[in-house]
Amino acid sequence: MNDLDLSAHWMPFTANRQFKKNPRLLVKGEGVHYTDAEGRKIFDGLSGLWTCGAGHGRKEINEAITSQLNTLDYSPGFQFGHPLSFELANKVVELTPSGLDKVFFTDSGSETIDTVLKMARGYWRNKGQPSKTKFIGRHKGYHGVNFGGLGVGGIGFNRKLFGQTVEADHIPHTVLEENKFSRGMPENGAHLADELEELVLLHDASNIAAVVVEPMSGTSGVLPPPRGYLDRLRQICDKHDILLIFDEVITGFGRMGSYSGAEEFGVMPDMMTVAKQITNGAIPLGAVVVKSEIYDIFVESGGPDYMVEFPHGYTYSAHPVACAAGIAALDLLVREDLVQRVKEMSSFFEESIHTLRSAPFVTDIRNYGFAGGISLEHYPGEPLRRPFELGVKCFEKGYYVRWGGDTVQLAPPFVSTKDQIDSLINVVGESLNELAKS
Ligand code: PXG
Ligand code: PLP
Repeated sequence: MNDLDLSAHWMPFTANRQFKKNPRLLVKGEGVHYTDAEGRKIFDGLSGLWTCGAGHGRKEINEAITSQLNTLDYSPGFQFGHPLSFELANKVVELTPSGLDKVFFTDSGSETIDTVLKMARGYWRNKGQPSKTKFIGRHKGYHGVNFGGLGVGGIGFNRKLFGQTVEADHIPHTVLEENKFSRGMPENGAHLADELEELVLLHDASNIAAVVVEPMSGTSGVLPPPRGYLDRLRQICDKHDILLIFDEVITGFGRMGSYSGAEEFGVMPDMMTVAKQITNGAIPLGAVVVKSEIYDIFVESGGPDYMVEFPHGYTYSAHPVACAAGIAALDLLVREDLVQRVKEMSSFFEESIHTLRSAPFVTDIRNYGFAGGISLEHYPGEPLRRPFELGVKCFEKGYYVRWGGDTVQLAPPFVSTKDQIDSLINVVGESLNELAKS
């Protein structure tokens, strides 16, 4: 690998200069481990990028992919179909909350978000309310990187270079001093949903298409919803006739210990986005899942039946190989009852991660299901540096964790054992101790 020229690939969301000086190259994945270019085994403490809950190299998924490639490698998704997309859509409907009955396929989380935003606007226009175009997101929200998702997203660092996006305003995030070191859903903060009322006063409901939130914010550091918060958002959306969208790209298909965040937190959105775990990360695929009413209005407003009702879609929407991977991945999740496993193991994960409370630099810990976020004391003026140093140290010790913002995040595979979780937490603790001494 030493003679591999790294200069041409402009890497995504990567500190390219640092990486190219000290590359972290992964060459193999099996079970809960990667192997790096030096042959070291690396525990996958983030399930890929929140994608591979069932572990790597799952034969059932790989075989479904290979077999599909040999049968139908590609088929046009516009005006023609293939059976697998219908089969997968039926499975997605089965596993997501009842009432969400129609599935539109995309290839990534970012595409899914931009799709759902267009659907929301189209829905209101078809209903004769074309002024309902604004979106309400949330501070610290992450909804991918395309222009729509960027606009509803609430992470300034991701937006500041790129100028105008969609019309959006933002409700406050839910990080509160009094919730520090909460386990699971924090007790305080339902009142923060009432800020939505303020934005309705400001913009008027006649101009607002939808509210978009992650039921649990992942990327910004694992922020489970305060008790009662999502219910309150639902009530306010109902009161003002605003669509509620849950971005479940991370929370969909198991990470929370349920098949969706909506199910786990007991609040039903009008529209939901999923990606990542839907194929266990093996092939890119995303999906918008919506109430029938939304689909029906497009169909009713679509003109003669040879007309396209929703002028939207991607070359690779419902790609047959991705659908084969999705069917196999969801079957595997159900067959091995991995979602229940997360539910049963989540209190163990919670206990384990909260032992880091007394470790150096730790200012907060949050968790839900198999997701944990650890906030770290800033270097003066450099909030991002310590998590980076911690992440690199963990990697040197054979553990992959995610660093981003002033937090480090853990999202072990659903198939992890208790010993593996304890080792992951111990390595984080040990690394923090070493950083404190250096
Ligand atoms: N919505 C949410 C809630 C996400 O978490 C996206 C949309 C965008 O998905 P795509 O497939 O376009 O990346 C995401 C993705 C991390 C990390 O390290 C998180 C994501 C992506 C990459 C890294 O936390 N979330
Ligand atoms: N740009 C050009 C020139 C195209 O022809 C297409 C699709 O045909 C796209 C962009 C969109 O690509 P995709 O459908 O993969 O999102």
